[in-house]
Amino acid sequence: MTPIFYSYRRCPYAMRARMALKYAGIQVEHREIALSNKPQSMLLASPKGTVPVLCVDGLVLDQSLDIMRWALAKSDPDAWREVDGEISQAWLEKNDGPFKALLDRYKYPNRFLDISQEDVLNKAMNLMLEPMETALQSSRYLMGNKLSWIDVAIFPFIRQFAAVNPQRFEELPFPTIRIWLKQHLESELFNSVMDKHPTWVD
Ligand SMILES: N[C@@H](CCC(=O)N[C@@H](CS)C(=O)NCC(=O)O)C(=O)O
Repeated sequence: MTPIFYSYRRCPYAMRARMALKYAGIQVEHREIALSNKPQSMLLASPKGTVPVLCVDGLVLDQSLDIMRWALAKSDPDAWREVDGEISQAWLEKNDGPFKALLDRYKYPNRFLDISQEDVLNKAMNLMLEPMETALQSSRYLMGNKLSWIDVAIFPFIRQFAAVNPQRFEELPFPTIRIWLKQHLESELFNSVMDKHPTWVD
């Protein structure tokens, strides 16, 4: 049976999952949801109510990384997983943990009055953007000269961060991150998973 995939176009977690599914050549029934009105069928499968969710062969995968891993285990034509190890895991934990928390604060400064947007930017630079710039200055991608799952997993979050204030991002001292980001933004893979879908109704 065709796997059912609940998604939300602008969600960075759903983006990384969609890119992995597409890359692995996995056809899904795409169900675009409204976060404000989640379909009952999705909540029945995964009561925690976050996207992405993949329902396949009686299995419910409701963590974006599990969906990526599942897809790449099915097919990984360009060996994205070749570099799976402690270093890639450390990038991922930093991204999904403290960097995502800063991203939320940077994006919604009015919801977090304890810290100024400029301070958030400085923290994000120290934590993530400076180490990324250093890594990307010595190799084309985060884990070497070959694209890996970790670039794909992190890219949607850097995209969102840059999009909060594109002009400010242009002014930051991160030229190789900008090249890396542009390459992902212009990639066929990314653009192929950004189609608009009508909202799914059960
Ligand atoms: N750890 C989850 C996080 C997924 C997540 O937080 N998704 C957001 C959208 S970007 C969501 O569905 N939030 C629920 C809501 O806003 O109601 C994953 O990796 O899949």
